[in-house]
Amino acid sequence: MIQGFRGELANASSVLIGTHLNPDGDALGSALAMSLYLDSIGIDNEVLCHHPAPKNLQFLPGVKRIRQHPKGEKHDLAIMLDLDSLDRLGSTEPYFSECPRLIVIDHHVPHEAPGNLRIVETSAAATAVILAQLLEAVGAKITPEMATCLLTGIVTDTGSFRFRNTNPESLAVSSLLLEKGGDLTQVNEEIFQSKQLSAARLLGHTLETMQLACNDQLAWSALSIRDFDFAKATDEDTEGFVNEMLFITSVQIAAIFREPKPGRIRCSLRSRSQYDVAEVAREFGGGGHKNAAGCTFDLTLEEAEDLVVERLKRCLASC
Ligand SMILES: [Mn+2]
Repeated sequence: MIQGFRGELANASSVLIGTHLNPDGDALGSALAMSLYLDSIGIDNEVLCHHPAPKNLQFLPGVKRIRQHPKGEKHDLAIMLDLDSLDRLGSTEPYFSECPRLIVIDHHVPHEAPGNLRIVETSAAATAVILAQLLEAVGAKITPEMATCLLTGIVTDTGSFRFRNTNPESLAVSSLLLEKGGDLTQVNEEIFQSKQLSAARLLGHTLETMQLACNDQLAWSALSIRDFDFAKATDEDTEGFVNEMLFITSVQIAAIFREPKPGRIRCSLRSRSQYDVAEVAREFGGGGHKNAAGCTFDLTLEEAEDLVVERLKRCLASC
């Protein structure tokens, strides 16, 4: 695998780096670390992503190099990180499909399994863990900037070392990245302690108007277009709101319904371990993981709320 990686790079003169839409800290941190590494060994490269970096990831070293379209030149190698299906590349997908060679570095359970070289470890806590180990193995000089990018990936995907995937491996790699000069304090402050005032106000409204059912085991809240306008907030600001509801002792399942634009309702679902909200999301055309899923509706806010809450009550009753 390491030989394969070296071989692909040795034959590459220009590399296209990509990651998934709605990028998180692991997606962008891994993509930027790869880009900084290729810079350091003199390989021309560029980073593409369907969406620009969200506000709380603007601190990432090299973030300005993320583009939505390539500058125009042809690439002979593509590397995609933190995703396993080409359609999750969104609008950047054609640029990757036309590359003659593709490397996939990822930790999700494979579905499509594309790529000429696949460095996939489903037991890894983050793509950044796999990439850090790979860079060490090829003898890369991990700079403080690269270390901060990779730490961001691990901090994001482990929920700042709180989730179950926090294991000896993710901690050992994080320790190495701290030794290389990664700034864990900055990563934590930027990701978890840099809420916009608009987001704080909207969170207050979300919790204030939260509804409860089934002996307070089910919690949900709905944000209309008026709520967004009043708080001067965007949908990006609602990141993490649904978790705030799930973290209440009695709550087993939490849902948030948002109408950031008229006529399109986005619903996010979270649950404690034994409840499967992915199954519920799939019934409404969405998807996700067992304890974190979502779906969208072309209905009114009230209609979507009624449909999903009714279904979640049955989910609670059946366990
Ligand atoms: Mn990831």
